[in-house]
Amino acid sequence: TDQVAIVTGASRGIGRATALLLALQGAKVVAVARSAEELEELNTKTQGLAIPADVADEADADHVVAETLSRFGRLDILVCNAGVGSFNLLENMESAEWDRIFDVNVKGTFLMCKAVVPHFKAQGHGHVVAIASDVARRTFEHGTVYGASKSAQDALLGSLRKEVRPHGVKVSTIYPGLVDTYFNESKPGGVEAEKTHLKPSDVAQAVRYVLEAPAHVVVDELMLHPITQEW
Ligand code: NJP
Repeated sequence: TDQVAIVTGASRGIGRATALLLALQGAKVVAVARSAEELEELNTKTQGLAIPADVADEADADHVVAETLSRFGRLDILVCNAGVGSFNLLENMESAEWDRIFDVNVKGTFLMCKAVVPHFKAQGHGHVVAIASDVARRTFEHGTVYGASKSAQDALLGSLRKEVRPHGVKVSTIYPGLVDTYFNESKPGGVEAEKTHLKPSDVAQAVRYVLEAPAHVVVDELMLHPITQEW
């Protein structure tokens, strides 16, 4: 396809795997994250556009969309994937950590959607694919702040889906369980991870699946887990 896709959080993990898969399928990929070097390295493979940006910054979010439109003249897909988390007992979570997590996971989703939605509505099509989390649908110890942010993100996306549907615009929310990435400063690629975690490419395949639905179909929600994960 000649579709144009913005992928946030593309410098590593799920976002990087998704950017690579979409590029392989012929999409023009606009890779977004704060780490410019990693994005440039990725862009040598995807041959799209790398835009270093902080999704929690309104000027940055607007710049990503304006730059995409000026370079490619079209925009079809937003993969809203950038996210952060850290885990501890509630009383040990700093309030600055609350701000950081909500800034990226909730405000970043809000700002990126706010930047693309007017364009999608005007053209009568467009697809927001968000990487949420299964923790939007469960609770766990040490997950108060991250879980709250992912539930807030999920609620935002559910309301947005209803707002844009009459305009032919799709919102698909993907809820992965454990994924072997750099998330929360972990080191992917361990020998055990193959059994206990999804691979970033597994989630990228879920993104591909929701994007490939026929025009008259929207996959609203898609949850996936490693078969070993009790949740
Ligand atoms: O994590 P990681 P994942 N502006 O750390 C970027 C969700 N999830 O792939 O800015 C722009 O390898 C960051 O880039 P950089 C999770 O909640 C995960 O696992 O350069 N970009 C990097 O590219 C998140 O929504 C698991 O530091 C920003 C990327 O985000 C999504 O999956 C389970 C940014 C993070 O890559 C991807 O996370 C689950 C900002 N302000 C949901 N801040 C899991 N791993 O187990 C960060 O249920 N990024």
